[in-house]
Amino acid sequence: MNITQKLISSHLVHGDMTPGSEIAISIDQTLTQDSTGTMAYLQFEAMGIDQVRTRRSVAYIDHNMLQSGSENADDHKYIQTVAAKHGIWFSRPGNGICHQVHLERFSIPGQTLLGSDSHTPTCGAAGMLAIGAGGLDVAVAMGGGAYYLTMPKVCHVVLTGELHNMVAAKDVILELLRRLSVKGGVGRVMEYGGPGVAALSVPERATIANMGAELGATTTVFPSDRRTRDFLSARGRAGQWVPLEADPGAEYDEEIVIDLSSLHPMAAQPHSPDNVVPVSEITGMKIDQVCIGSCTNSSFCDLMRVAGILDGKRVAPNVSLTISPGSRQVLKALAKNGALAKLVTAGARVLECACGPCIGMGQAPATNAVSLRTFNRNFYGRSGTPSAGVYLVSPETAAVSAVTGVLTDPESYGAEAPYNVPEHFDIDDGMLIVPPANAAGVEVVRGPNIKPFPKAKAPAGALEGEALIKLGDNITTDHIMPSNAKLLPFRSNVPYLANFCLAPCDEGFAARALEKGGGFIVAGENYGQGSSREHAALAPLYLGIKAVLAKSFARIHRANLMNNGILPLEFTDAADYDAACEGCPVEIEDAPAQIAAAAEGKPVSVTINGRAAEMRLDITPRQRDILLAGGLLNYTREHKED
Ligand code: MIC
Ligand code: SF4
Repeated sequence: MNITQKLISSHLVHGDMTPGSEIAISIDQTLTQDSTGTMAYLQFEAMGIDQVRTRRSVAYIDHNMLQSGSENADDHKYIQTVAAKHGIWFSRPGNGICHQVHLERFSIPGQTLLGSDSHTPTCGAAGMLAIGAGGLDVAVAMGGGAYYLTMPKVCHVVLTGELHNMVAAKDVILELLRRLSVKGGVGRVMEYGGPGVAALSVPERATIANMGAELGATTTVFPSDRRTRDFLSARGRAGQWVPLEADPGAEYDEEIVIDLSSLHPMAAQPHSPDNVVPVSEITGMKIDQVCIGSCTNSSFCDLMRVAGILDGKRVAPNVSLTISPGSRQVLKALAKNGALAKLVTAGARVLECACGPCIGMGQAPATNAVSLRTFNRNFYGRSGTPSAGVYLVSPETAAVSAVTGVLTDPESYGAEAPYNVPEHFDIDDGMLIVPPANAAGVEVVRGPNIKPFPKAKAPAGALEGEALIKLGDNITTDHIMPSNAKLLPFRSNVPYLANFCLAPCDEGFAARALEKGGGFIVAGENYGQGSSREHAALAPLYLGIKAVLAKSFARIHRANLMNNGILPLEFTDAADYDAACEGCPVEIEDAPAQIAAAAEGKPVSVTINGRAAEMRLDITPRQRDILLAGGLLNYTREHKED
């Protein structure tokens, strides 16, 4: 067996491991963060389960950190108290980014992790099967329910050779995005192997696993080897190490070979992580901002390399440099060994240990600015400044360019300074709150910002309405439900958020949907790529969207739509997409019967603008029941799964 098969088979509770078929796996650990967490816990509470039934569940606060009104602080209180009530560990604001902290403190090779954030696969760096999902799926897993998914194909990414000086793990994943695109990983697990893996540390593997999300992959896994043992042991967790590797001669569905020695620094240009070119092709461009951090590149090793480059230098006058360490453990280690002083002396603006600028929580660039970021997403408008151009690069490229003031190829700049990784980090879990053994006295605090979330209803009869908008390919969840410092505080207030649904594509969409009493969305390929945010389904649900008609869907968003009772219908004939237009009528006769027939492999007949289209609704019997129940919450209540 390969590693993926070992991880899945040891957790399989339903189905068999035939790619494309439905399977269900048991979940050992869950994580949530604050921007998706409030909704996940409201849904968990609605299930009426007292204590979580996982081995470990952790609630992080890392996204909604700016407190320019009471909303975020109110939500943090809610999450802290609801966590204490139900047996969930709580990572306080300031403790770090969920994926970085989870990798450092809780990752255990061989276990499964389900997180309400699309970058949950980061823990695949330590040999976990770590998957991102919508909040409702995570809520079900916290209640002890299995996680259902399509058995992925396994793509073996064989690494050979070694990275040159100043070439980084980030360049490996950018190269893969260049080759495969943001759709290239859909329906696949990217499993790394080959002689080059041993040369990569766990934090480097984490950068690669993290950005597997941008490939659209179900997840990424690495073996658990000597490097994994060293990583855990340096964090006082040697006892939790177990080896995990593919059997000799293990088979894979696909194979890709990357010779690490052939790679050079890469950059993803605006506005897509797969718009990748070698840095050397675009050097010399004047830059305005450099942001280092995010769950992709905020480890101790990343920031030590940055400190080595900035040592004795000064940030160029035209550049604003921000650095967000991934965790308090990282920040403390940098403070102890003097690297923090080097960063500050060079002129870095050191931000708190959180997502920060990655999710548009501050540091929006100037009008038309060029911003280099070590992050994972450069979707249109995500930085908070629609006219800005965001380039995704390695920490090395970012740091060198911050000094020169123009985009610079770090290989042309000189060698990297060596640094020491502590054999034992200072373990301090003081910002993690352990849930009380007896939660009887805990009162859950709900601020005024928490509004009831929209609930789907079981479909009855025909679904009729207008195509309210016609979109192109690769629409991201940042288009569907934008996130920024102004909107994130309203993640527990869907009625308010819904006003901004699809605003980056068409500012009039929400008002039109409300005026018409709902309708349909028409889109191209890979609709809903990016974040796991359920709000990208909840806001359309609130606006009365009955189905999304698209050429194809991204995995998590497709599940979120069905979990909220919205049909994800796929065009089987591109001419039907071409014939659809904004404002044209759409009708699906006898929806319940057609949904039931779709589970038997029958197409769904949809009339679009008077034209009969046969569309695909690729669902399993369980998904049929979820849609017929009007969403996963109703279904779970009806079935009380365990
Ligand atoms: C993101 O990077 O887009 C986020 C914010 O972390 C999201 C979750 C969210 O929208 O809250 C993700 O990747 O799932
Ligand atoms: Fe946070 Fe950015 Fe990572 Fe999302 S991608 S979890 S916003 S650091």
